[in-house]
Amino acid sequence: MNIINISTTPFDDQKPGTSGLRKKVSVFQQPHYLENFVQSIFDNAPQLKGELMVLGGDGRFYNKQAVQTILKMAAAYGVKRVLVGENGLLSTPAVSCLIRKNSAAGGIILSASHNPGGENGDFGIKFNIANGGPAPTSFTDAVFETSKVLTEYQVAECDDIALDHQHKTHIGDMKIEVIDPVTDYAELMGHLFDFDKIRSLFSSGLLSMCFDAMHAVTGPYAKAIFEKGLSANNGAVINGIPLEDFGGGHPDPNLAHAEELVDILNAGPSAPQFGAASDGDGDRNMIIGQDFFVNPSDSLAIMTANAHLLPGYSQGICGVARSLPTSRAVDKVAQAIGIECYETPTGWKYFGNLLDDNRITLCGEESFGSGSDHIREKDGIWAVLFWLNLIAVKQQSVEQITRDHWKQFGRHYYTRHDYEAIDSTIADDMMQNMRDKAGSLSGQTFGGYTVQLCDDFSYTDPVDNSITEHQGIRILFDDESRIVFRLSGTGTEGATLRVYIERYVMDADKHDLPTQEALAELIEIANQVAEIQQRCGREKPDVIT
Ligand code: VG1
Ligand code: CO
Repeated sequence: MNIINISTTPFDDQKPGTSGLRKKVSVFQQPHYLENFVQSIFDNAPQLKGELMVLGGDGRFYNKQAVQTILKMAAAYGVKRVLVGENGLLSTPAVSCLIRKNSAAGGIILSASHNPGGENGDFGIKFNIANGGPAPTSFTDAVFETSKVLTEYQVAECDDIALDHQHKTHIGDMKIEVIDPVTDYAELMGHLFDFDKIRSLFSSGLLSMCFDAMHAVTGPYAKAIFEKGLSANNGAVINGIPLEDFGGGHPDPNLAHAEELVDILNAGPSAPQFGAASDGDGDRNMIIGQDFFVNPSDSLAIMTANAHLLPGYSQGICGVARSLPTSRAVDKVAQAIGIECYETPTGWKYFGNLLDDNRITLCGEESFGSGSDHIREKDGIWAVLFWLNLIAVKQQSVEQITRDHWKQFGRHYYTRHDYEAIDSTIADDMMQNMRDKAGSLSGQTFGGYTVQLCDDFSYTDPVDNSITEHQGIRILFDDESRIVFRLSGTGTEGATLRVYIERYVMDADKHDLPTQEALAELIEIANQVAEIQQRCGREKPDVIT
């Protein structure tokens, strides 16, 4: 095998965000851009030398080219063996599963997750460590430092590898196995859930479902698991063929972007009783019933309250965690059943230590993400199976399960307002302004709400004591309402301000308000405190979830 040294000049913008490096495709297409970042990963991951690596992506534009480049660079670096998904496809949860199952030293995932794809869309790359989870900040910081000074990278000289069928091959001494992306993941799901019980619910005709794969990576997984494995109704999976541009859509499973699914579920009594969708790389989930939306924060709370009813979690759960902006619905459940509830910064990487240290079994984020200790990533199909199994056990609708939950624990009205593509300087100034006045907000009253605490969230990891600062401005009110402000770490254009608003209502007679109405006064307070209109010149958010 001939290894070529290629001289390069460093880029100054390869800083990974909340979940890997995300840029416009055109940025990744610049000569050396992808290679520089991949070499920076390898230079900081000597554990890959002589070991196994997992490689795959969500199938978006540039996925296949990137797989070829990375295989050649991995061979040059001295990786011993690579498992790569057929056609370069692997969902994020499947990569996590494969790393753990095969004791791989790490994995590379090609995805910009819920960001649009295609030639004019986004591309992304992230590195996962041996526990199957996203690399910690210490690693991504080191990669960024390397990328700023890199002057050469190495590539094996060889032809492209055929990815369109399963087979074994090699580049020099490095073995390559092109594998079925679904098999190992589907087998793991079979251990966690009662497939027989779910199957009999479908065959009895009492339940039908619709899963929207949004032309992203979960199509093949959903077909194998829901249609074949569970014999779900015909048409159970829609938009099931992965496309490089996701059919021109935005593979983000929420009410704004999964319109087709929402229309199907709202079509009256003949509509399927259960609806779900996942994102570009298969780690997010949205759960809906007929004319009924389950807020992801509520979903985590409902999972926590009911996990013991499902085979994979019959021993009960040892603890839970949620990200800062996720509503405190799960906290109420944790308190009631006497388990610890951790509050972490945004991003799945902060759950890894808690899971590895057996402090938590379940974790989740408001951004349509939930997962458990079965892998180290959030997991869209897993969440759908969890709900299907729960419906099969309880013999209740999505709406009934959720309403019963609210009755028992109270309801957390919750919304997120996103202001996209704001000028970065304006966004930074706005956050700094809130940071500056945080201390003085305590005790102040806004309408019917008095501020109990306002600070810039800082997290000390209880396992390795690492400290992560400036994770969002949070305002806690004396009636348990909360507002959180933070800037997105996944966008590729300017800055995105996220405003998270929640209000706790115990009284079941007041659980039927439209969400935006129930939160109207707090939304107004949020705008006032952050001075959103004055500073950004925006009258309303771009996306409300
Ligand atoms: C967003 C979400 C965050 C999630 C991250 C990655 O990050 O808010 O909860 O972990 O995306 O999800 P940010 O920094 O833009 O708010 V995924 O499905 O894009 O890997
Ligand atoms: Co994702």
